[in-house]
Formats: sequence, structure tokens, C-alpha cells
Amino acid sequence: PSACNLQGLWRNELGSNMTLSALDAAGTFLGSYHTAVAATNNQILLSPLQGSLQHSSTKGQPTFGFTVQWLFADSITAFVGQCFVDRRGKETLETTWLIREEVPSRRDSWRATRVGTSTFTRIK
Ligand code: B9F
Repeated sequence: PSACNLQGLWRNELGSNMTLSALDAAGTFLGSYHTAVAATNNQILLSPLQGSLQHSSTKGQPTFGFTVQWLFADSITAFVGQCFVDRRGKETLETTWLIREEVPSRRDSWRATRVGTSTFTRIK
């Protein structure tokens, strides 16, 4: 199987789309995230992301991480994941995410974080 390439347009099981740019020499990348869901009445806005690809993988199925800075909510999501390539060359990003929501006080910190998993496939 050929090596995973993060650059391109990806969609997850919720119908959210993200565009990842080319990697620089250090393995860092930029992109944008359009979430299909929001759990807020605020209007969803295309939001920027910044990430890094860990490139010590010899098997061509590298790990990566990125954060999305939501432009319509006081929260941050961090994704970590791995890019898998099957025998036909099809790429899948298996990720786990955490959202930290801004809460008014330390007393509310217990409820500030949500966790989930997400699978992305390439659409372009
Ligand atoms: O829903 C998030 C949000 C933060 C504060 C009010 C609303 C912003 C969008 C997050 C989108 C998530 C999902 N989309 C996707 O593609 S990121 C992980 C999922 N995968 C209410 C309080 C905290 C969350 C909801 Fe809010």
C-alpha cells in the first residue's frame, strides 16, 4: 500500500467536511473545518485548524493531531488520529476528539469536556 497523504477534502460520519493543506517541511499543516452539527443556536462558520503529522512511521500509516478553533463558539476541539491505507489504496482517518467548552468557573470544570470518535474518508 502507498503512503497516506493528509492533503485534500475529507468527510466524516456526521457529514462534516474538512480541507487539509499540504504539509510543510516540519510536518505541520493548516486547514478548515465545516461541521455539520453544532448543538448551539449560533450560525455555523467555517473554522480554521492547525495540526502536525508525526512522521516516524515506516509503515506509511502515520499518526497526527490537529486543533479546530471554532469561530462561532467559545470552545476548542482537539483531534488525534491515524491515517490507514488499505490494499486498494483507500485512505481512512480514524480519530478521537475532545471538545473543551468555556465554562464560567472552576466549579463547572467537571462538565467542560466532551469526547468522541470520528472516521473520515477522502472525497477529493
Ligand atoms: O458544538 C460545539 C459547540 C461548542 C460550544 C457550543 C457548541 C462546536 C462545534 C463542534 C463540532 C463537533 C462535532 N462535529 C464533528 O464533525 S467537533 C467533534 C464532532 N465532529 C455544546 C457545548 C459544547 C459542545 C456543544 Fe458546544
